[in-house]
Amino acid sequence: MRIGITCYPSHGGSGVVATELGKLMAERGHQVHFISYDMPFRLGRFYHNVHYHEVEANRYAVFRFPPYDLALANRMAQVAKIHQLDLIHVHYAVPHALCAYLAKKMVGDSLKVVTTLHGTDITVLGEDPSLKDIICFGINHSDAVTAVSDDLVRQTRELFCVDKQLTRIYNFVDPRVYQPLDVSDIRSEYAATEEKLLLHISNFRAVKRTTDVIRIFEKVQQEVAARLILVGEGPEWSRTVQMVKELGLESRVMFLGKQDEVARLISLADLLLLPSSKESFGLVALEAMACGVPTVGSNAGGLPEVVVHGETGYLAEIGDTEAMAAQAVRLLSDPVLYRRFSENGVRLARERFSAEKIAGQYEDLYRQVIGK
Ligand code: GMT
Repeated sequence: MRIGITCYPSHGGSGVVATELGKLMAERGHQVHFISYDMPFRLGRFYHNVHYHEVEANRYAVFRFPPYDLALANRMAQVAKIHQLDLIHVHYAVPHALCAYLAKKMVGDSLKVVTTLHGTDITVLGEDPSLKDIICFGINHSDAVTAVSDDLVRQTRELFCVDKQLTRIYNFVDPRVYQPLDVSDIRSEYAATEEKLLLHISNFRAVKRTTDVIRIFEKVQQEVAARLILVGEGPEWSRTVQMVKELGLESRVMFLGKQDEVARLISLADLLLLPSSKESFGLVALEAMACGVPTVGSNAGGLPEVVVHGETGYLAEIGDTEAMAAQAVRLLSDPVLYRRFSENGVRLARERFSAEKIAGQYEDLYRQVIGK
């Protein structure tokens, strides 16, 4: 098949899933064309069967806002015509599903549109009256729509007048990359042997509740010798740094900023903290599971579909940092329990969320949509 892919190319779960899926499709012999304003960050090097087409928005003086959406639709249509694309798979509804709809109108109905909903395009933007109707239009006019968890399917139905079938296809990890890695050569640079290492990775948006991460850690380190690593940057970063100072935790907390080699970083840790208020899936929790690192977090959105409470991690009500800290202490203080959770996570990641399995589900959907 000849497949176009559009996603947000910067750091973020939807961009990661889109890029990894494109690479898997290319490995399976399909021609893959990424169309975006930047090279997706997980692409970076040469892959057979993978092409990248850049979109540049015109910055002409009359435009208060450069018309990126139109430039993207135009580029999608160009690429679709020149490379005879069978379909464009867009990740994140806004504006990508609408741009693909426009491109289809320009090219003709033989170009099919698959839209994958990732979370905040529904749970945050879907509540915005300036976007709600057009998101609904984009969903209803896609040839197929997928969402990354049952919870997101449910929320999409609740928020929108959707008359389309919504197919749940879970996110995935590549076990060739995400597996328990031996990082003993660098662990001593982050924590002493007797100390536990806690980790949080996110884009520091308000929904990630990064200050709850600090609150949880503050309680945990009173019971268990521990350090905390925070990876990522975003709007809540300064407030989080400030809180670390106020609680006098500077010597125990490390902010590493944006990082790419996530599997090695996760393998350094004993526990992932993810106390989000919204989380359609929680890709980082799956990546952690695959590396044998349990998650303690909230039961928001689709997280309970990824982290099995009492088997691969512990989940509590959003904001209940007391419960999360107690769960973390319990897990970190009981080596037998910890080992069981860690092994369960590796097994479940391979059985339920393997890249091969999920890529097959997308491939089946593509074939269905284009009728091949
Ligand atoms: O978590 C974010 O804020 C980034 C966002 C994105 O669009 O990249 O992540 C969403 O999509 C990921 C991939 O499907 C999911 O794993 C995240 O749970 C989801 N984030 C939210 O729902 C807040």
